[in-house]
Amino acid sequence: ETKSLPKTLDAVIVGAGFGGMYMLHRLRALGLSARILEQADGVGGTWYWNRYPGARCDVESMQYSFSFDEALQQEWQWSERFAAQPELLRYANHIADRYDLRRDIHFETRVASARFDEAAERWTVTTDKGEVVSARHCVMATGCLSAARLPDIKGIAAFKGETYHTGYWPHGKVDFTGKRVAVIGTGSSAIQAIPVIAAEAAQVTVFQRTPNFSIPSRNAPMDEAYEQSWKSDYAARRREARTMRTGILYAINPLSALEVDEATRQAEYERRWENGGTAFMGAFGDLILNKASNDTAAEFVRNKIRGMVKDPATAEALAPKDHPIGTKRICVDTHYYETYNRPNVALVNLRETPIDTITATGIRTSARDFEFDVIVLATGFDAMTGALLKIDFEGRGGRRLSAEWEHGPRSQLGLMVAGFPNLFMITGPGSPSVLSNMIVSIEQHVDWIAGLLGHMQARGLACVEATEEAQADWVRHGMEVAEKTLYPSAASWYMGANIPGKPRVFMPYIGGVGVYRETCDAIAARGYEGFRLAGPQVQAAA
Ligand code: NA7
Repeated sequence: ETKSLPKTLDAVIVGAGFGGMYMLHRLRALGLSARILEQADGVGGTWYWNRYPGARCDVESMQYSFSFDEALQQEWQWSERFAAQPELLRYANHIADRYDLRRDIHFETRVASARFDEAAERWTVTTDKGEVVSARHCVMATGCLSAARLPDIKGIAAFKGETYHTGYWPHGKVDFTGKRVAVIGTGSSAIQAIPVIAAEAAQVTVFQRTPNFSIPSRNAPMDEAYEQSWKSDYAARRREARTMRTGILYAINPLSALEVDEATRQAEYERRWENGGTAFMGAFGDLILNKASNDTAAEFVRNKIRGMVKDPATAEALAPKDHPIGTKRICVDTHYYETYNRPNVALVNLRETPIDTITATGIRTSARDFEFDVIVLATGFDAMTGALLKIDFEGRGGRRLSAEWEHGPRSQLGLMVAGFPNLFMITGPGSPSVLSNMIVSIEQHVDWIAGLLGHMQARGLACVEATEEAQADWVRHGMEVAEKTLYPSAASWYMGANIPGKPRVFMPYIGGVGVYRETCDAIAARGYEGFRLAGPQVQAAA
């Protein structure tokens, strides 16, 4: 990578995942000069890093894709109902090529700091290589689950075998043949990886602290008739998906789980279980609102686990009991629970026998020593704020983003932060982001930001900033909506609970993708209410 970074730009975009790439495409259409700075050596973001075996999207392919270009969505063909990581990475590369984005992407370039120069009303962005660029606007497309988290387990550096984190997986294939493998963690990543690793390795030992609920994906090769049904009606279906709570088009039963009889309730769960995927949570309208309703769904899944896993003690350990179903991100799997029936797979319940230390040769729990060739850390991410706070942001009057967010992220709409003019976040905390189909949310944010920048361009405005009042209202509203749900009752990464010392605040906006879009559009229609727009002071003074 020898391309040199221009000294001045209209916009710097950080991250070459789906968000950053679409942002670049839209900024070009406005005639703005923009570059993407990307720390990896390729595009794809999440799908670049998460190459662990079994990595797969839990939103159906026909919906987890861009809708902004009719020709693109008609021409691209997905091979499976739920796309696996290699295919998603191919799609990301296709986007980069199709829209000729690479010439404006600087790979292997990490942004270290960004400081707002109040006199110039511009951001000074500094990279890890010491390059400096002055940009009118900064768009953070840094992802919600991109700051991988290594667990604070004693002795982790002492292990002499191979160690991998799922979110930082090496590019070549990792060969598990004949190896003794430990997997630490049982979140979505582990649940996808374990069955694939178990099919190859000599033995797999899973170290579980907290079990999660998982629904079978029923993944299959793409059905041609199904694909055609989407493609012949794509525009209308996409429009409808954008109005849904999650930005995913599936039938949500409006009834309460408690207003139907037991047989009807079980039949509805059974039907959704057979159909597979996260649409299970649409079985009844109040599953995330009412604990008694939720209990019926949770018990249904626990009973499925008890039915699938032969060893009763293992089944019971795998059955989640400490959080309502769906309040931690629900997992979607391919033969996860059945994998525990294999003779080469064992579960260690860390609630009974916690890890004492990692040793040179393996893992020591309070009960015994285990020897391993490989340790897979499926221990998650510093979600939503992690990647943003790795960058040292200095806004107006020396305000530091890390200090502003000391008690949890505060933003206007998850798009901007008061005190940080011309700094935008794509799927930032305070927006539906991780509670939604990320591509739907990405397109909405990018379109909204492009709309605002176009508005400013037409009026010769140089500076936009969220007002403190609007931000305070949005933060309050976000908390109020969250408190009406069961979500805050779970010690989830949505709540920052997986990172010691991280403030316990429900970070994404749970009001729903459709409602959120209407709110953003109404704000724009009212001349960007809650944002202060100003002309270029620099030119005015000159
Ligand atoms: P998650 O969902 O955060 O899962 C991380 C797992 O790692 C979870 O089971 C944790 O248990 C476990 N963990 C973390 N630290 C430790 C230590 N120190 N000891 C034992 N176990 C530990 O991350 P994923 O990557 O699976 O999924 C993230 C999202 O990516 C997912 O929701 C999808 O949206 C895609 P804990 O629950 O903390 O007891």
